Formats: sequence, structure tokens, C-alpha cells
Amino acid sequence: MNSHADHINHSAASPSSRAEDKTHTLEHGAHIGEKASQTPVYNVNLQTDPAKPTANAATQLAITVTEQAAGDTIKEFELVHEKPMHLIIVRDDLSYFEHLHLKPQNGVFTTSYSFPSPGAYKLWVDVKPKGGRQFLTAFRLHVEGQPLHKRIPLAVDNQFTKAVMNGQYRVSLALPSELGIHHGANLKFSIADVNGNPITDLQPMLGAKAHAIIISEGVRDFLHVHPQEEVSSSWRGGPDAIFHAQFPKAGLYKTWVQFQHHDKTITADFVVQVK
Ligand SMILES: [Cu+2]
Repeated sequence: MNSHADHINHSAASPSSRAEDKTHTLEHGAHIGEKASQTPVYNVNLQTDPAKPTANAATQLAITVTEQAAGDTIKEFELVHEKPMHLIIVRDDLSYFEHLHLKPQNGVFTTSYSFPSPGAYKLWVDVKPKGGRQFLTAFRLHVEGQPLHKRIPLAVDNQFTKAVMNGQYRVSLALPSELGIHHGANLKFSIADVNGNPITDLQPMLGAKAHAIIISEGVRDFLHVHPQEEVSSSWRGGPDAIFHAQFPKAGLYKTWVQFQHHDKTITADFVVQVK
């Protein structure tokens, strides 16, 4: 377990948790918004069935949020970027990324999930209990199976335009000349069609022009960044989406941007170096 001074620990323990849940250790939760002293503290519990997930087989994930003092399961959540829960699943080498939205049933968020290969994963849960504050909690999970996944070292991209969706789209990232830690940076993502023509009829992605997540090498720091501006459900536009990111320290970061076009989600990723 790793906790920063300004973070409150979320204990994964709950009376119902099984011994195997120890493998689903919590890292740290970053709190967003109001002061912790004025608002309740929450625990997040992740249970998997089977207790030891195996790659390429269905694993049931069940996530509950409890109020730490009373121990009550939270049943009502506020929408954060249009969803009651954002669940991000990555491999610890960042070679795999999944962004899911789970709905609670009687306070339990469940999904059946098949991990694509064995090894170490990290899961981030982003929720906002009704009347409480939004917070982020991370779990580490080991997935069994064969063949063992060969870690893919993270390497900074030298190409900031990528063909995605079998070449149907081209996504570009424009960066400031230097990415530093002391001042925030604007990351400008643009999307074009196969011929390089800008896409101008994008649909809203989670209430914004696009959605972006940035994770540091070593899966320690997580930045869920959104464009300042929200857009209405009838918005159509593009091709650019600008995100303001504040990098906590120097190093490599991988970013995934997601656009919505013709009811499809288009994801592209880039590795950037922060100095
Ligand atoms: Cu989400």
C-alpha cells in the first residue's frame, strides 16, 4: 500500500471480504473538491469471482462503496461526466487500456470482464456518492494464466499522428515545445478521416468534445482530464479538443484520447515525455 500525505487511505477491508481480497490492495485515492474534514470518508471494496482471475475467462467484478464511519453501502451516486462510475483498467506496463461505465444495482456495481492476458493490472474507480465528494481509488489485481505477458517498455512517441480504427481515422496530438511539471500544458488532439480531412461532425463524448486519460509510467499517477468546456447532447463539431494537464512529476506518461463519431468511440494513444 502506498499513500501520500495528502491522501486518505481507503481500506479495502469489509466484513464481507474474503481472504483473497488481500490481492486487491488499494493504492491511494486522490480527492477532488471539498475539504476532507467536512465530508464523509468512503471505503471502496472490489471483489472478484473467481477470487483469482484467469486471463481469457469471465471474471465477475463487484464494486461497492461504503461510508467509513457508519459502514453503510452507498446506494445513490451523482453522475460524473454523465456516468455513475468510471472504471479504468490498464496493464501495469500500460500496453492495455479499457474505459468502462458500470451502473449500480442496490449499491453494487458489477460487470463480467475478461482480462486479455495474464499479469499485473491496475484498476481505477472514479465515483461521487450523492452529497459527497468525487474521488478516485486504485486497485492492483493479478491475473493468472499462460502464456506470460512480455512487458512492453514504454517509449516516447516520435510520431504524433496515428492511424486508428484500421486506418479509418487519423488522430494527432500537438504539444507545447516543452512539457514541464511547473506549469500546466495544453494538449491539443485533432481527428481527421482516412484522407486527412478534419472531422467536423463529432458527437459529444461523455458530455465533452473528447475525453482523455493520462497515466504515468509505473501506473502511479492518474490524470482524468476533461476539456474545460462541456457541450450539449446535440453538439456536433470538431476536429480539435484541447485539454489542460498538470503533470505531477517528470517522466513518461501515456495518454488515451477518446472521440465519439457516428456512434463509435475512437481511441488513440500517445506517449509523452515530461521534463
Ligand atoms: Cu469514464
